[in-house]
Amino acid sequence: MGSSFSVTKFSLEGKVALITGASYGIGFAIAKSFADVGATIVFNDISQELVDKGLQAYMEQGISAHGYVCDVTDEEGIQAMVKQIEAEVGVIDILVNNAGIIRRVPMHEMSAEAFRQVIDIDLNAPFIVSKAVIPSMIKKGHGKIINICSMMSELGRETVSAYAAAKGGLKMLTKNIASEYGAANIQCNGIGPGYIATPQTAPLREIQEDGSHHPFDQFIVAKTPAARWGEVEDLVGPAVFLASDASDFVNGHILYVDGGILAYIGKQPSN
Ligand code: NAP
Ligand code: GCO
Repeated sequence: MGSSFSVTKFSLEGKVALITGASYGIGFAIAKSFADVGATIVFNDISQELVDKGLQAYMEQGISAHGYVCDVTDEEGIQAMVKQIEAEVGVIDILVNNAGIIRRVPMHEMSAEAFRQVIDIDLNAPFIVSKAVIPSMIKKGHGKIINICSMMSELGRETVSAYAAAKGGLKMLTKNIASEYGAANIQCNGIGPGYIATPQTAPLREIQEDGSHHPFDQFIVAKTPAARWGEVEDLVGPAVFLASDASDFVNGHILYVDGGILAYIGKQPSN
């Protein structure tokens, strides 16, 4: 008979978690849930103003987080930030590559510079930050890396070519980190959120001048078996699972938290 399962497997007590771009949105919600189960929270954002806003928001939740100003695309800055975190807070046990942008432009109208910027933040940066934390995880004998992927890791749609290319690449980067560092007891997995109500998707949910819902809002609700947009709270249980000892044999997996979108052809017309 194996040992009995304990809920402490989901605890993050004593763990240091770095969540990138976590002043608000999905990153903030994940960080708060990690703190709720004992983790020490470290986050970065692109400006002191945003870091201060984030620190205030964490404080209001009773969390004394550690905030650092750093652009995730700046490899030297990230290397220095990780060394500073290790000196001031401790070795990073859990990394969530959350920071990301989207640019919704028809591909034939998108500049190469705009395309590169999305790839830089959404794909190159997870490489840069993962590369910075892996050596200490190897020395420590364990680590968790969680990449925030997307429906666009699996599906395309109009106007999001750069984002889909980045998130598709992030899925494969996740699988490759899992492959290359599994023997060092580092698990790298992805979370693929569905359509979540955050500032990033606010333009897709704007109420129209006639008071009706945005056509895309109606489209997504019809494409989601749960018949609703996701909330950031829908993501935190899966995130705690992938950050905890409970997932030590889960590696290279993209956990889609999408209300069933990827399983569903879409609401059939009512006859
Ligand atoms: P969000 O509300 O736009 O927040 C993104 C965060 O990343 C912001 O704090 C942003 O800071 C930060 N950031 C952007 N560029 C950065 C950089 N170069 N360096 C450091 N921080 C940077 O987005 P969200 O909806 O919470 O999404 C978070 C992640 O989930 C993203 O990777 C996104 O692609 C992914 N995702 C979102 C959804 C959704 O439906 N919302 C679904 C699937 C996946 P600034 O405010 O300074 O830009
Ligand atoms: C879009 C949305 C999506 C979501 C998310 C879906 O314009 O299609 O922004 O890309 O952000 O990535 O999983």
